Amino acid sequence: MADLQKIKDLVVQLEIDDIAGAVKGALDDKVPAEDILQALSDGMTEVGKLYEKKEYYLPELVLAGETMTTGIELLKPHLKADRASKGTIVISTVKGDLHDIGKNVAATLLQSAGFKIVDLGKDVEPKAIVDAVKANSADIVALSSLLTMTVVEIENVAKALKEAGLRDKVKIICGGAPLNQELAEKLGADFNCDDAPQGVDVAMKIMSMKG
Ligand code: B12
Repeated sequence: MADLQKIKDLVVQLEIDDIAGAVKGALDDKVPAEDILQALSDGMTEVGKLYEKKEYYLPELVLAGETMTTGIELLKPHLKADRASKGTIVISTVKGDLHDIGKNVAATLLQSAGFKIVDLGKDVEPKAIVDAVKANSADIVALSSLLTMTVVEIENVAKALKEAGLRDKVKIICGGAPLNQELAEKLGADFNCDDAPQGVDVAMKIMSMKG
């Protein structure tokens, strides 16, 4: 679809001034908001590859991130939200990690799938997660870690939840390139998710197991 390819290209080419017009145009053309979100996400993945090939550097990454965020904000009112809440998810990027694009994509998709989302942002202390789980009677804690150095924070969150007597009440799901299911379990999480759509599947499965 021409609109979607254009949106992906605008993220890759860092055209922050044109992204709002393109997203609005696609919405006017009745392109589903979920598909536009995927196109933005695909663009960011491409930017990541260019960074790894040393064709892009940090300033380009920051600009691409801002382009992506501009697009996501415009999409939010258009993502279909199920009326009845499927459950409550406390989501954050772990302490020490400032990457929040993947977390934001996951939060946006989970919200549009009908979950109540409590988004604590990035670089979040385990204590803030425990407090939010208590305050919102959360069903799921969702964690993002893109840095190898910070995956250990998942273990700290699991420990903090256990110390607060909450570990049996919530499932922990996580995502980010350094993770896989084996490592996630080793760190005390329940499920690893390779991408945001898998996060939605896993969260649905958790809620259906809870009955
Ligand atoms: C953009 C980016 C940045 C931006 C972040 C902007 C922002 N607001 O997020 C900036 C410029 C700030 C940045 C900084 C740094 N970065 Co950086 N960054 C990236 C980059 C290029 C893309 C990440 C991204 O947004 N991808 C697009 C999103 C959509 O994909 P994603 O995050 O993977 O998320 C998807 C899945 O993983 C999954 N997912 C992720 N989290 C979750 C959570 C849940 C609950 C679920 C269900 C799913 C899920 O679903 C998402 C969508 O489907 C990656 C390289 C790459 N190829 O990934 C490097 C990368 C992550 N960065 C890296 C590094 C080293 C750094 C810096 C240390 C660089 C430096 N020298 O200063 C700093 C760290 C700062 C800090 N303390 O966090 C390394 C990490 C290496 C490692 N394994 O530890 C990478 C891999 C680059 C590299 N090859 O060296 N970075």
